[in-house]
Amino acid sequence: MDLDAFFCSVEENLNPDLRGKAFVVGGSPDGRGVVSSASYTARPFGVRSAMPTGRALRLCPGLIVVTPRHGAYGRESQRVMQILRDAAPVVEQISVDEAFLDVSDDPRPGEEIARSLRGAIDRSCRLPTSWGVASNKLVAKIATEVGKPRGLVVVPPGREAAFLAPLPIEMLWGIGPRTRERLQPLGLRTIGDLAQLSDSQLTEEFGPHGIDLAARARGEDDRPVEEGREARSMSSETTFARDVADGAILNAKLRELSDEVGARLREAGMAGTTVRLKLRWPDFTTLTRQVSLHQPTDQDGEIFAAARGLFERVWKPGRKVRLIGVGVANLGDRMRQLGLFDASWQQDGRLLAAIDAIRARYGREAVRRGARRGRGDGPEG
Ligand code: DCP
Ligand code: MG
Repeated sequence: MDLDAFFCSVEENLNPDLRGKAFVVGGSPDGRGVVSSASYTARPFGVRSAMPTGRALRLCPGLIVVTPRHGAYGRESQRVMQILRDAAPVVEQISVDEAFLDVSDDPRPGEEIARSLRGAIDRSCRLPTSWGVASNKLVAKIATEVGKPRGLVVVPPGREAAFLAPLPIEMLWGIGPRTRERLQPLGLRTIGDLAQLSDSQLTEEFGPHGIDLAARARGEDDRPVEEGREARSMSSETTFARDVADGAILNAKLRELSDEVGARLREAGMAGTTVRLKLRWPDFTTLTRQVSLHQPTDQDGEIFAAARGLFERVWKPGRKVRLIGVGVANLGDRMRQLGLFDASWQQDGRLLAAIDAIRARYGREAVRRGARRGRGDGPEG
């Protein structure tokens, strides 16, 4: 299952005037923001996720830009996921709006299960979803995409390769830009083109990885649907209106993004063991670094400390930064992990819960962290 134009659909429920209009949820074009989600009315103009908002506006004059409200999306995502968990014995959530369900023990046909859940989510959350029913995750995911929006595509067992064959090769999972560059000169356009190559051609072109690639192109996948195994993540990032080389500003932004990710994790009841830093330089090259923590965290201070440590290792004073981002990955349900935490963590947790409650009532600006001086807090150390 994957929600259709997820952030946009939530916004339409909050503001029905948006319904049927060309709009995106994303950052401001002045701030060089990017599109998070594009409404289906905007898509024929070529507007897509991850595209700079300025470019989206040029493609689609009159496009409405809505500022993201992550709290609302997190809450809606949780409601949808709960409906799925109530209905299926194993649910693997792979992103805020996507999940695999293992219904192999259910005597009903997969199509019937999907249809009934699509209706349930429509009725109780007023959100449109697309569904793919197949014998494995790879094919189910592609079937979901093929049917969008409000799709329900069933691939009967044994028909996996035939279903994939006519589809463009980019739809195959794990075909990144680098593999794609190699495919083009070979004249491979469809997934079927790839499936037809011989083992020797495959290893010659793609190395040992080539054999796996062809197996995937035939729709073979034996990964189980696993609860909470997938590295879910939550992140926040900012593209500066002008490139920033000032350590104090970068540090403050890092702090702000860490606080934001922490608040969203707590809102979703999740904690993670990996902290990631993302930096984009003015020439658009992007660097990501990550560090593993000993215990899962949803705490602003711990996230910031880890992100700052990473930042210090890769940033040299004076170097300009275009984008900065902080993320937490390897997420799990916090309640399950709570036993691991010590008393001081719980105290800090109570403080942050109080701050979250105040912010929820009076807005983000109501509580600001006081400036702290001391070791490790200044941009230059
Ligand atoms: N998202 C984001 N930045 C991206 C991609 C996605 O912030 N580059 C957010 C906004 C999306 C949500 O995650 O609404 C889900 O991502 P999807 O890729 O499923 O995109 P949509 O749900 O918006 O559209 P679709 O109907 O194609 O699934
Ligand atoms: Mg989606």
